[in-house]
Amino acid sequence: MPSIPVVSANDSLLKVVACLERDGAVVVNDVIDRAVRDSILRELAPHLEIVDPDASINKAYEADGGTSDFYPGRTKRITALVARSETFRTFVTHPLMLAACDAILKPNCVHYQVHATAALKIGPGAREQVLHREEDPYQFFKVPRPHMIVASMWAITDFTEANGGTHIVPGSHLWPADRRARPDEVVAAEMPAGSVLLWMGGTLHGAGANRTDDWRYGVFLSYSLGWIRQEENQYVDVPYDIARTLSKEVRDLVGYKMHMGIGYCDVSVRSGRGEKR
Ligand SMILES: O=C(O)CCC(=O)C(=O)O
Repeated sequence: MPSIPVVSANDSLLKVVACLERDGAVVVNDVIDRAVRDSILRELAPHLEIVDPDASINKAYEADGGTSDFYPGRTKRITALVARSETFRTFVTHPLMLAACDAILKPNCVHYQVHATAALKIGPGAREQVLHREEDPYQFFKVPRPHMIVASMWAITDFTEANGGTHIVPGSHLWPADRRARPDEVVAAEMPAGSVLLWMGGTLHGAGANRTDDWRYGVFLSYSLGWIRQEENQYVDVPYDIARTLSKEVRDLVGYKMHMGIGYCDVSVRSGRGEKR
């Protein structure tokens, strides 16, 4: 039976990275304590409260070339977490994430960047999500190709097989593009609140179905090579007025930094003095 390796936050970062590279996913226990989870809950509550879990976002996604029925419904999803949560910014610079990105992304870029952020509350009755890869939008580059993305899910509540724990297909980051996963190759990531699940951009995954009466609450954070287009438009979701209040480390990671000349801008436009030189 395939499985997802589980390590502790006290294990070496080298061990975490080795598991991730070998199995395509790893669960790290005890990364964020109760106080941190409470801060996330408090900071994101006003934004999640107003989301209708039954509002379908599939139509917009399909119109842009995505698969229909990609989003399972009965789910509250918000993005722009760097702008919305001070606590989330500590996830972005967490040594665990930076170690994984240094090892997996740094060989193919000068620096990496935040790729996408989301809070995902999966409600009772949500169906399972279509298995997919974070790197699907980049399939114009055929496999095998350099690793482009590292993703993570931070458990704010317990994740179980029954409540929608993320489905992972261990080892699938090494598969040819056309190999489909058999049902017995799909594993639900079960982890107590406070754990983080990491997976590779090439690993097949998707949200599980929620057959319980509780909401499964996770926070998603991914990173990509600094020279590809980010999945979440960080310059819209973290506009300059907010970006300038962030630490330089977070601001750079969000993308307010050039990558070998890519990403230049004219600051005089931003300051409203762009008409005349
Ligand atoms: O919620 C999850 O466990 C995974 C979500 C996901 O992969 C997605 O929405 O693309």
